[in-house]
Amino acid sequence: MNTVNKPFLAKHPNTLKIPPLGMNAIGLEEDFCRYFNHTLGWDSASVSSHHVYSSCALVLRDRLVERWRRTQRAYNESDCKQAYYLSLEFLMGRALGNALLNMDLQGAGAEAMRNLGLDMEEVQELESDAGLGNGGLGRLAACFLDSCATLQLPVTGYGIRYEYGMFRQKIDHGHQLEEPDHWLRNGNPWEIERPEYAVRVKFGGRSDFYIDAAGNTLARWVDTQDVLAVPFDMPIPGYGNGTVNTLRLWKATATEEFDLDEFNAGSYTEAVAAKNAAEHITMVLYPNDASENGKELRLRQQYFLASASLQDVLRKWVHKHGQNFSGFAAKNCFQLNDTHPTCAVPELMRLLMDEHGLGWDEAWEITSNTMAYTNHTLLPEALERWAVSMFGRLLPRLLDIIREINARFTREVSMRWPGDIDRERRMSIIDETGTPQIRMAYLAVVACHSVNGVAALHSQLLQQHLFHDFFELWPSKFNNKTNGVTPRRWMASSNPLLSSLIDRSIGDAWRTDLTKLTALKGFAGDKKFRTEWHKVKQSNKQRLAEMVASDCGVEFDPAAMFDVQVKRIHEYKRQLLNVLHVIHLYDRIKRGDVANWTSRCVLIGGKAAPGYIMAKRIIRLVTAVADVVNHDPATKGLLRLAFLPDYRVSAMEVICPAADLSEQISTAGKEASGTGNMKFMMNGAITIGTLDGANIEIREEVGAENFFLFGLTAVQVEAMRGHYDPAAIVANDADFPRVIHLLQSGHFNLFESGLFDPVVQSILNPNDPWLTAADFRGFVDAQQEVAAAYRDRERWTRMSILNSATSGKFSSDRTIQDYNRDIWHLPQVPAHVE
Ligand code: 26W
Repeated sequence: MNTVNKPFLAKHPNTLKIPPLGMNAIGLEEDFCRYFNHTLGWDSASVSSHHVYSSCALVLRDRLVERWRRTQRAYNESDCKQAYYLSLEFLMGRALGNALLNMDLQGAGAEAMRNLGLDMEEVQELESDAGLGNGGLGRLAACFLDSCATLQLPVTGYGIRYEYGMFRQKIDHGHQLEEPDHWLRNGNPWEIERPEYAVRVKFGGRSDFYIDAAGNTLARWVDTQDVLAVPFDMPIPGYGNGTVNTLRLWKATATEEFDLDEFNAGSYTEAVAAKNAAEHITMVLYPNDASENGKELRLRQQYFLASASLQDVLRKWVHKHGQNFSGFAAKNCFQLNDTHPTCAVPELMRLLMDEHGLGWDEAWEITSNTMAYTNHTLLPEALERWAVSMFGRLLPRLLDIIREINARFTREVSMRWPGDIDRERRMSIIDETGTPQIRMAYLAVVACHSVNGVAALHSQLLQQHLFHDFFELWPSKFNNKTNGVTPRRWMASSNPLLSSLIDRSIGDAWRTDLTKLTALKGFAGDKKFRTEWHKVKQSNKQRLAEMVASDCGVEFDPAAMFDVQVKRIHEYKRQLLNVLHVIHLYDRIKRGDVANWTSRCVLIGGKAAPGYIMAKRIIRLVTAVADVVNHDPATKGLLRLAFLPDYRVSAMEVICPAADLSEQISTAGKEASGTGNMKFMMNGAITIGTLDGANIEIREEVGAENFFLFGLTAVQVEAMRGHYDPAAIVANDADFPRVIHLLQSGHFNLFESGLFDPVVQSILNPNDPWLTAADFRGFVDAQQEVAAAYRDRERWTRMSILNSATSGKFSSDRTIQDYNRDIWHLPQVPAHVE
């Protein structure tokens, strides 16, 4: 396809210079009406809510597009180094509120809507979440894009435009049901299709080796079945700076030639079927978080993203520099979001060698100098491995290259440790014990010049365990980049009341420099300020209570402590421990042990991977316990439990401003970082947590006296293996036997006998990897301290203020500055001013 219509542009040199669009209420209102009446063809006599939303979005998109063009021009003209964030997941959530905030249009937008008899907050509720991610890793990518744009760094996100995002969770008789998330049903006003930048991606076929005129042996990938990758761009506005970066998402479609060939052969229906098969690649997000399942379609998705994105970057390079790649590594950098896009390593090698004629050494130099890898998990079941046989069938040329990388790497290992065959076997990218498999994490470590974990403890554990051999070989590759979250979405936009209180007290600079919040420390001792802080929390709790009432049918009293755990359901995150505590509180109430009681509303939310039976059973347990607790008159005013269905980005925007207590209770050493913990802290929740992931750094920042610590350390967890005796722990505890008994007696499953037997068995299993029983007593005692602290409102509010005040480190702006300082080395490039 033709990229630029040169005669048209020559005749209309001012096409790109139309006057800037109005940024006041009148300008917005006029444009809204034009979109609503003309472009979308509606009128106020038949108001359809999604057309109201679409019109609003298009009005904002136009304003983004102006800034977008100026930003991209500035990047092009400065010929600066650029970074590309490759990720199978971008959990963007909603865009409208973010566009309003970042373009400083909240006031004008609200006024424009008011003038039309509409309510901007209601309009925002009409947008469905862009749920193109599972959880932490996907949301981190979204926060990073916001920070890159806000810091004016030339960073582009590359991902997949899934037709169906993360499934929608329904709860039916206490069970999780998955429903497809057809988020594009009503169109997506934020995306711009760019068919002119479509690229071909190859699958199947075989490698063909040939000798060129100069006598070199070269390879080409032939007899392939190709798929077309079509980019859709989403604007990523920076906060108040006129920068708009790009998130480029690829959609798979059939190639025209493919269709035609079939058509000419007389198989029209087969041609259409082929189109369908091609489009399968980007049909659905895999809903597995922390367990890889080795499915071929998932590998197709991974390669599709890697190949399309690299071809896109190389096309731009060749357009500007021709076939001279000597400066490529100095101007380009790829950050791999976990191993999911690691096919980019052999694919860049292939493109440089087979398509651009570079030799191995030159191609390797470029690949290793441009690629950097972030690890997000230590759980062995989450580490990606691909069967060599399947990989070779789907991507034969890439397999050749991986074998060559491994051969050269193995030579390096044998030079460093001569004769250490065991180490060679351990470190091999291809695991030959059993059916041969490619260890994608090892491929990433070997090829990348930077390998980072996402919190201090996690990075340290990577060096000591998972990648220890590699750390010995290349210690300087390894580094830590503690996660962060964007304060624009997670405070300024989701907590307007707290934001304005903070603005009035210390000014508004915290939005782009979160360490400025330390100035709040001075207000923690101010009674009047504490009262206002408390009032804000109460009205946020009222808002959450309304959501819980409507989504769960459970009444939460804002006067009670809101005790919240929202995250994917996984055994290592120990929602089970949380439920055991609730059962213990219920048991105390039934025993009449309620002196000095602190009323509590416990909220648990999160999705279970559809095939993860135990996680689904834990959801069932939460709903079963909730049923009993909430319907027992004895608990009135003392205890409530609710399971919130369909936890997602937009739900968290209501939840995190309203939480009093943040549950971060994973088995130490298992949660790489956590990012929900940071959102809660910023909004003044106090953490009850283990020494895991970023909890450790949160506690360091806020001080031990403002954090409720319990549980084994990562070292103690490992030392426990082999002589863990949960039955004895239960027996020797004053409360634990009663909790287990309630579970075993069928008290929560009167009509489904045996339902929770597997849960009890997992607790009592000496091989329980998550050591739930080991931390029960510590958790219950810490919760007792929490309850006492909450009864002292002044003390609690002081702690709450101090949590916000010391959350500065956990801005993703800091994280991105760290990435840029140590890995990317990008200049700041302000958007072009015209
Ligand atoms: C291949 C299946 C699969 C899918 C997703 C395996 C692993 C994942 C991710 C690594 C899971 C994930 O989201 N990890 C989380 O990443 C966050 C951002 O760094 C961390 O804060 C969380 O602790 C970590 O669990």
